[in-house]
Amino acid sequence: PKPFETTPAVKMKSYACQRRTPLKHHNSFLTDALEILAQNAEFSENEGRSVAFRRSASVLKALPHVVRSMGDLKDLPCLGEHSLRVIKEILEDGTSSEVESTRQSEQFQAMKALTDVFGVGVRTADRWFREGLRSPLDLIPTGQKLNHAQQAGVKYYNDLNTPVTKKEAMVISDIVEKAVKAVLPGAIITLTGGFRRGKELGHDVDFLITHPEEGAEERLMPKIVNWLDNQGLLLYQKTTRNSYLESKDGPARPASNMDRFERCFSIFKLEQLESDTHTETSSYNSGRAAGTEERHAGSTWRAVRVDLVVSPYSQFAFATLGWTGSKLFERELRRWAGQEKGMSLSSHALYDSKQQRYLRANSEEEIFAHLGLEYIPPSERNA
Ligand code: 8DG
Ligand code: MN
Ligand code: MN
Repeated sequence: PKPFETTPAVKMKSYACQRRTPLKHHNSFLTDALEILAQNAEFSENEGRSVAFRRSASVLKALPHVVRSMGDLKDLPCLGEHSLRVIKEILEDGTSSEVESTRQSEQFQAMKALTDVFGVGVRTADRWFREGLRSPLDLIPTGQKLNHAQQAGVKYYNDLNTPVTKKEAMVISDIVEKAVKAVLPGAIITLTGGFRRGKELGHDVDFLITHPEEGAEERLMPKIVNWLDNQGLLLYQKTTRNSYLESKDGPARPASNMDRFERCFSIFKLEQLESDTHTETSSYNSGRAAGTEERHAGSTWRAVRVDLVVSPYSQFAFATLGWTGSKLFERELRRWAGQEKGMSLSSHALYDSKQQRYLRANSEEEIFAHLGLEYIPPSERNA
């Protein structure tokens, strides 16, 4: 026996898609702080800086223990000078002055409140901030021109900023299933996004829809939307056609990480679950968020964001992988494919530049295998 033998320290891999990142981890006191700085960088459209903070946070999420001293960070990848400085301050003083002043700043708070409106991105929020607006409530008296999405975003601000529970997601799942089965028997519906990764709460509910018979899924979305609308279940919807075949820039190279599937960004009118009405913890009428439309007491429904995506069967594995997230995990998968494998990954396909051909896959497992990665299940993709 060797008395001093210890288990060799697991070396943390540098890409998030090479690691297992569970939903619950041990370092929220650090990752929350780093993610404030990441979000602030996004507000000033500094993507490089934002990703750097998100990568640092993600490394800490994958650690199997609490970070207690700077020594615990020895040999960890992705921790830049700035992140290390912030972590050190929190370990020594309990808080980071930079993070706290960011959190308190008028600009950060206003940008957060304004981008929390559905349909409002950083550009618009920044313009409004410079015009003196600070919250969605300011939008009404100033008579800002709002597009349809933003009008719905303002109208349902309270509901849309009240997290969706898993129970609500399941009820919506049943509704979507019913709608899809009614208009296309044999279709397959998968819950994607955060709920597939095991989250208890989400900002929306994401679904991917396909049919084993290639082509049967074409122009399916308008039928689903019609069915839902006829049942009075939609408060808002914007359907976008599949533009994959018309695209000139090649399937695996979309202009951004936006894909080209037929899709629908919607807001469902969800009947209140019996157990959630008349409870103290219910957020309705709680006045928690700045709302713009008074909800009458005893209202029996709430607004919930739902994303629907339709994919051809041959692309279903790629679409499933691409819509399960997390966003950082997706970004890291694409970076791994490009930088380490000379491949190009999208939610439609995987292209191998060396072999100059597309690699087919019928499951997420096969895609990981093509990429030379160990399979990571959805519940460990919470990077
Ligand atoms: P949350 O809703 O609980 O906040 O978390 P989430 O489910 O992880 O976030 P999400 O914003 O709903 O995004 C779910 C996944 O969908 C995420 O991995 C990113 C992906 N996704 C979009 N838009 C697009 C897009 O246009 N193309 C592709 N390929 N993926 C997208 O959100
Ligand atoms: Mn989601
Ligand atoms: Mn979504």
